[in-house]
Amino acid sequence: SKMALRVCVTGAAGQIAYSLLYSVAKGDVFGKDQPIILTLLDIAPMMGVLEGVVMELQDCALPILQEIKATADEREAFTDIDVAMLVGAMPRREGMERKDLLKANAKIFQSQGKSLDQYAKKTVKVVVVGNPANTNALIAMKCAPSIPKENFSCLTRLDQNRAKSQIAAKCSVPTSGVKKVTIWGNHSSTQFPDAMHAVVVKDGKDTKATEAVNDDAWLKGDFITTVQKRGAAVIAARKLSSAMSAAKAICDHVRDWVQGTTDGDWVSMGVISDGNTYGVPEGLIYSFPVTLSGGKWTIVDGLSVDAFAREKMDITAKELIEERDAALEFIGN
Ligand code: NAX
Repeated sequence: SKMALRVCVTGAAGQIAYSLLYSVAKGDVFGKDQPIILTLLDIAPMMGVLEGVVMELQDCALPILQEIKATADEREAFTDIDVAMLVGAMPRREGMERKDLLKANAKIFQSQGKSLDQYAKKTVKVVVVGNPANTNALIAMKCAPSIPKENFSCLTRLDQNRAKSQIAAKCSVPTSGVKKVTIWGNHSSTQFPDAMHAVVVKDGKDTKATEAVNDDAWLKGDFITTVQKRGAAVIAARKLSSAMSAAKAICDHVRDWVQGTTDGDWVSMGVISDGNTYGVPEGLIYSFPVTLSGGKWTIVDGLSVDAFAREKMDITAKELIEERDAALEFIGN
């Protein structure tokens, strides 16, 4: 039988984790025959709530869930882990400046980066979900120099799933019939959802999305803004932020990272820029189209970038530079 994988979820008492933990523990991410040990991190005041989540996980009677550990201690949560899903973050409160939010989160991810460096396996795969996700991932990466930079990522898969779903609806095909959609840049309203290279399976045939959609104004207008503002639209409607869809996207992200992408498609994830790809400045955690195989990502290179795309890709890079510089200043780096 397989060795158990140690998976840590932070923000484990929160609303995304409530959906995420069930999916992970029933085998959606690592397979139905892969035993799991879950370590759940949240802050001390949430330990009571977290205990309730643990009870529910126990009561799901899931065959692959070998052990659950709930803690407010980073060392306990990160020791020997194979995967870290960093969902917890300081939420934006009313009247809070963007700067204060960046600062609070820079501190959290500095601390968690250091703890990963000290206690996690050197092969640990890290996905940062808590916002500002790209910059939090960058801070954690910088504070964990003994772990390869390639092991740090941030979630933009929810944005990609949103984009796929918009195109599928527009073309009246199932979402499985939409491939090669890209999210470039920051997981924020400056992100660039790009369908110019996408493919739509229509009547059994691969068709360029631009042809299948046949509405250039939509692809360059409402499509982009709908995806950029989708998180806000969910909050306005639900009075709570995306949770079910966020959890599903985290599962998609990690599953593909571990098990690989399908031929003829790619996925989007925030990963480190080497400075030589698509003119994105070196060292940013920027969302690119990637293929995944053997647990490693490779940026899909050589896609054409027109002036429209270039401008959008640069705007989101500029925002990431500003976030990075502010966050690094806060942690005194
Ligand atoms: P919740 O507020 O429901 O849960 C967050 C949990 O994190 C809370 O239980 C809190 O106590 C905990 N927490 C705070 N600081 C912590 C720390 N230092 N260590 C461990 N736990 C800590 O938020 P939820 O709706 O679950 O969202 C979590 C994060 O995901 C937010 O930052 C949110 O902005 C972000 N999102 C990111 C998305 C993405 O695509 N990258 C999409 C969904 C989501 O909005």
